[in-house]
Amino acid sequence: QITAQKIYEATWESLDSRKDPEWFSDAKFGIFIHWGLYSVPGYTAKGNYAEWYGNHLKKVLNEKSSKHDSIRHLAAKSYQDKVYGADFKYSDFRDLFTTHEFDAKQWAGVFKKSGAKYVVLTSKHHDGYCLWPSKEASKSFGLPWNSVESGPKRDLVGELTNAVRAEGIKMGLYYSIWDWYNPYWSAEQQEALKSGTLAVDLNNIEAHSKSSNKEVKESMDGLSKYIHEVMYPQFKEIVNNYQPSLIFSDGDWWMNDDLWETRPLLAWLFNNAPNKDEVVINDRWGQVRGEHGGYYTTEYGSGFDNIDKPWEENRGIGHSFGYNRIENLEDYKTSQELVYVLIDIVSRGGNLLLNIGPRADGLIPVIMQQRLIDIGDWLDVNGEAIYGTKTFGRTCQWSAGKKPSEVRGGFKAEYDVMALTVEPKEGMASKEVFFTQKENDLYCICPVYPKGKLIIKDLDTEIVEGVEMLGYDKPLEWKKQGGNIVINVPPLTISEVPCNFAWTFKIK
Ligand code: FUL
Repeated sequence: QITAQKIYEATWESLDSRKDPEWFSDAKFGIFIHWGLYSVPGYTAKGNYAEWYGNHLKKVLNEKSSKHDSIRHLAAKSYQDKVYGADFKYSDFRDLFTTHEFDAKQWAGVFKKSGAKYVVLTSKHHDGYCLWPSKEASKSFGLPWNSVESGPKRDLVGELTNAVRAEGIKMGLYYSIWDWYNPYWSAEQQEALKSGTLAVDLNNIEAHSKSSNKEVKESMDGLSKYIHEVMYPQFKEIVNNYQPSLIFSDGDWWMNDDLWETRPLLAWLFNNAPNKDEVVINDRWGQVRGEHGGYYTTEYGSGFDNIDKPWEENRGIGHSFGYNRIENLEDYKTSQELVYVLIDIVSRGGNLLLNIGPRADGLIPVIMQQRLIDIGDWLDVNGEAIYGTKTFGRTCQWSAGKKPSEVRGGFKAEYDVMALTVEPKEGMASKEVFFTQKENDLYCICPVYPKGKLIIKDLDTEIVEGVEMLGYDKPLEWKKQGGNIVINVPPLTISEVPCNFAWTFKIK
């Protein structure tokens, strides 16, 4: 019997009707990797994104720019002059992007130990430089503009994809539809379009290329050439050659999806990708985020609450995605904080895509490796309360290490903090529990070790059959008291607890 395959059309109505592949919501934790020419200087003024280095330089070099004097632009320029000399161009970084220590197996081994279920690598960031042998990149730039024909002389996307899959982890690719320096659609044309789009009717795209405004017309023609001769072929090439399980599109926010022509590309993806049933996409295609496409994203944010859609918060360990060499220990979140970020997000039904910024020589900074391994050690014990779970609806008011801007669901538990173990961080209340659920089990994750009694309130206690602490094999004493479950928590010392950072009580 032949069942009709759904054919998707290039409308949001049709594209949004696709069911989000389930593997993504079950995965909960992924590793984001920003790696490219910007990893060579690996520098930006603190608090900014180092992968924007080329753009910051460009702003200062381009006198027409109105925003050329912001601190981050000037910082990049003076760093460039000091370290590489005023004549050294961004494109010269290709020779210094050696990646000679890159060992895909070692990376994948660290990811495996971190407990991450997916990895997302920048196949191309906004600078247009490709980590796979894209012919279109080199052709449009008129010079080798990929990692096989220049720099490393290696197919970095291919190497990492194979190594990650060999560990049983899903491989995803970040792809920026924005391409800062692409000569087919020059920086000047982009600028003209940026300032010209408001003056033209976005519902009548055809008219743009016939516009009497010469600049607008040229920009539209440049854009169209870029989209059809670079972006579309590149996108299709990575999909066909590497079959990424996830595509993280980006760079879209300043133009709408009509101009980016992303809907036809997504229809192609959903109808034609070799792994079309598996491939997951995000929400960055030129429309308002959190409205269309696949899962919704936040960035250095706190995600969503109780939405009927998969979502993902992405952020770095420090303040940047690309490696920023001037960040110090105090700029990095501790492993404890990162575990709390993960728990908080998962308890609200989301995923965490945690970024690392490898160096240009191909090494992942050891401190970043340690953060990942620490998270993995925690997940080894508590993974059952994370992977494949759903939100329990009750959420905790503390979020991602920030002061709560609003009281979320409010926790429904009580306990005292055991002084012997971890002290709560400043800004974090001492009596909070994060909840997740799976099938008939409820997981209560305590970010501080409960001393004496842990009381989980307002449950349907009739159906409760047992209580255990993950990673602890002795039975716990517990009882039902009205609608509450009262657990006698064993007074374990710091050397006896099953893990660091947070402890999970499973109510069966
Ligand atoms: C942003 C980009 O501009 C950043 O450089 C980074 O890639 C982040 C994940 O998305 O919008």
